[in-house]
Amino acid sequence: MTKTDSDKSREWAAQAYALLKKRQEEQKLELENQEEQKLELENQEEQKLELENQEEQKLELENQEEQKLELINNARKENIPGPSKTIVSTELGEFDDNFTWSAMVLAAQGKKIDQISIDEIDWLTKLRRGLEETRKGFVTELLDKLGDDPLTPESLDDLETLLIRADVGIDSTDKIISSLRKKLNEEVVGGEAGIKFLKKELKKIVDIPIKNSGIDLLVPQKGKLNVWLLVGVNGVGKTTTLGKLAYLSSRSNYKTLIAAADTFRAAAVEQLKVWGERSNVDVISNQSKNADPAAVVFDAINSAIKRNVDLLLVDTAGRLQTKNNLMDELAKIKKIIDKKVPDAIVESLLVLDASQGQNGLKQAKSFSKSANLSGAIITKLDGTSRGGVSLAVSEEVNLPIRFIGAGEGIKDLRPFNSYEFVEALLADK
Ligand SMILES: Nc1nc2c(ncn2[C@@H]2O[C@H](COP(=O)(O)OP(=O)(O)OP(=O)(O)O)[C@@H](O)[C@H]2O)c(=O)[nH]1
Ligand SMILES: [Mg+2]
Repeated sequence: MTKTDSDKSREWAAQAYALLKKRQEEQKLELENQEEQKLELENQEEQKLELENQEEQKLELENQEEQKLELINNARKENIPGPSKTIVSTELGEFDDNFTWSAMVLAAQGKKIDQISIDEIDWLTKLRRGLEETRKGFVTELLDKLGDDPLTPESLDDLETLLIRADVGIDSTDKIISSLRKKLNEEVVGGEAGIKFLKKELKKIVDIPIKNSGIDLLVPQKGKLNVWLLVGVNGVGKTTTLGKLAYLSSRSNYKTLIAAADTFRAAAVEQLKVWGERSNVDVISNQSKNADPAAVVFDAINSAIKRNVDLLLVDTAGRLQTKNNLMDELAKIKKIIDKKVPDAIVESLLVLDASQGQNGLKQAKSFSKSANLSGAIITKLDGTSRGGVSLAVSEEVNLPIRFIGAGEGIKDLRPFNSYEFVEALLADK
């Protein structure tokens, strides 16, 4: 990047920051106004009570009653929410390097200054920070090695080692190195151009399964019942991910319902109920001991049909109480869905913990053999040095990555965006 480019970027980001700051202040003012209106309503209520005690002011009281009703109706029409519910918004942080980087990633995707939100900035900042360990593992070292010198066959050998160390996987690494080698044979490739080319190659790898699936962005189809099963071994983050998905879905105005089909862990239902409450989504469960997961799904489908639900999220167990195979149990759940709602859109999403690296990849391979998976969700990308495993999942298991999680908070999950992921993975120091 030339100096002028970087100056322009900073200027653009500064403008975006000023706009977001202004918007945040306006929202705060609006909230204060709403609070005042509420107080006024409460005052009116008090006045009304006082008036009730004064017989002689009866007529006046009736008038006030009418006025009050009118005010309440107006407030309802304008849908003035209580302040406690509205303050879930994310606070704008400092205007720092993270902000500038995040704003630039959004701008590069064609977003206009007035189209970016604090949530998006916040997410990208988290993603970049989360991938820092993975990045340190290879990019930083690579950049240090490369400097501004052109790439050499030796630097490709270094890159190969670094990619494998970051759990990118043998197949993906081979692919990347051979295309770089080919490029090197044709022309001189400088350090910066090398990184640019590397980004393109990495993006290609994660994009292939997404393109093959024919669906760029996984969202519930309107007018149908969508059933998303979250599967995976224990502790990878299925329940947490489901909670975050429930929030995303209900916030995007899809009628959402949760099925607590992990009947193994006693606390699983409670854990889900907490997440359900946070996003105002009901949880269908069966509290009896050793309840059959398929029976819970059966009940949940009945409720979903009755309530005209768009998205039913199904939490499944990572371990079973019986010797039954996890895959058999999942097959039973699927059978119930197919029988009861044959036209439902079913997604079987494998949840993978990025910090498990190659182990996660092994799980993905064995699940994909027997569980008929349609996508993957990578969790715990915050603070792991093994974020590269996302590439191996795409390349070696051919699963489209649908969402990624980088934290334990309700907003710490986003639809997967290959551009943002690769930029965060290879961001400069
Ligand atoms: N740092 C971090 N922690 C996460 C993330 N997702 C989940 N966790 C944590 O991982 C732990 C396990 O998460 P759960 O959602 O209970 O995992 P699970 O797959 O449902 O586990 P089982 O039901 O026992 O199979 C919890 O402590 C979560 O808070 C993430 O993206 N980042
Ligand atoms: Mg769970």
